[in-house]
Amino acid sequence: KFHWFPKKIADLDRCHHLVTKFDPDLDHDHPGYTDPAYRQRRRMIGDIAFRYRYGHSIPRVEYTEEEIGTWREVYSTLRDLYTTHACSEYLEAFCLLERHCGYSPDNIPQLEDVSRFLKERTGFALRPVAGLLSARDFLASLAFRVFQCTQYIRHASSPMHSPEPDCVHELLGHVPMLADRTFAQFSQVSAEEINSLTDHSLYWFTVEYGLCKQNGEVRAYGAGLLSSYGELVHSLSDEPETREFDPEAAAVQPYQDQTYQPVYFISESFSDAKEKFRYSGIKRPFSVRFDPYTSSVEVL
Ligand code: H2B
Ligand code: FE
Repeated sequence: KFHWFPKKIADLDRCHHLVTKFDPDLDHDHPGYTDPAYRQRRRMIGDIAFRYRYGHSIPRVEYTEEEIGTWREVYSTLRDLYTTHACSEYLEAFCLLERHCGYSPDNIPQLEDVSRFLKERTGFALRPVAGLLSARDFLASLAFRVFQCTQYIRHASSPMHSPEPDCVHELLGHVPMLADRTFAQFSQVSAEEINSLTDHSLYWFTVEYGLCKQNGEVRAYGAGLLSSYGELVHSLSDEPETREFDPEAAAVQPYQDQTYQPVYFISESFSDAKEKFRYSGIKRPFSVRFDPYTSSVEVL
């Protein structure tokens, strides 16, 4: 009845099942579908992830001028918005990443450097992944404080949008939040609790598309928002419906992976969201708890 799941951190070497829905080799709507050079580059960078094993350091990629140009365009546009749209935890971490981790408009940060930085701050580590990972494997990794991170960048023709995760989404959306202690703990706890994929929309409406209250204002903390200029502006405008975060409601709320979300949930704080998550009435077949001494999980 239960699927296999990883018990120790090295088991994550087996958690690399990709979803091909938005793959540039198969998805006709992908902006890179008709560009063989892009697809070849993707395969080359993807090979790094396929060869990677737990304990290795992550090989560096020398990005091309065109790739850096794409990065520069998104980076500068989003950075101007963060001051008014991103939560304070994000802004603080972003500042540190610019100071210590090679975050700048002219440089795509290297995963190995980012992984070391996170390890020191919150115990999170990165490992490379070749594309959109199955929700199951993605969440299982978070329970071990491992974030599976793509290393390629979106197609140059479409800097402001990517149908699938790319390094812009991971490095600008997820990484700064994972550098915050309370949020890092929230991510791990939510992953420990989510194992029946029926409630993985919970993850979607928090880690990917969450909003939170700060000094009487609403700000974004979800990675899908912080890495997308259009949806970041939209989510904080008067257009969408917003509700107070409630795990039971979020778990059954249908979500959108092709266009903007119909609804956003606003949390009071990350620790409040974490407590609500853990003690919600949602029934789970089991949950797991991470043991930091052995980097393994036990089933509760
Ligand atoms: N894979 C990758 N590479 N990056 C993500 O941010 C990501 C993923 N998010 N797989 C996951 C799915 C998430 O959106 C949920 C669990 O579906
Ligand atoms: Fe994501």
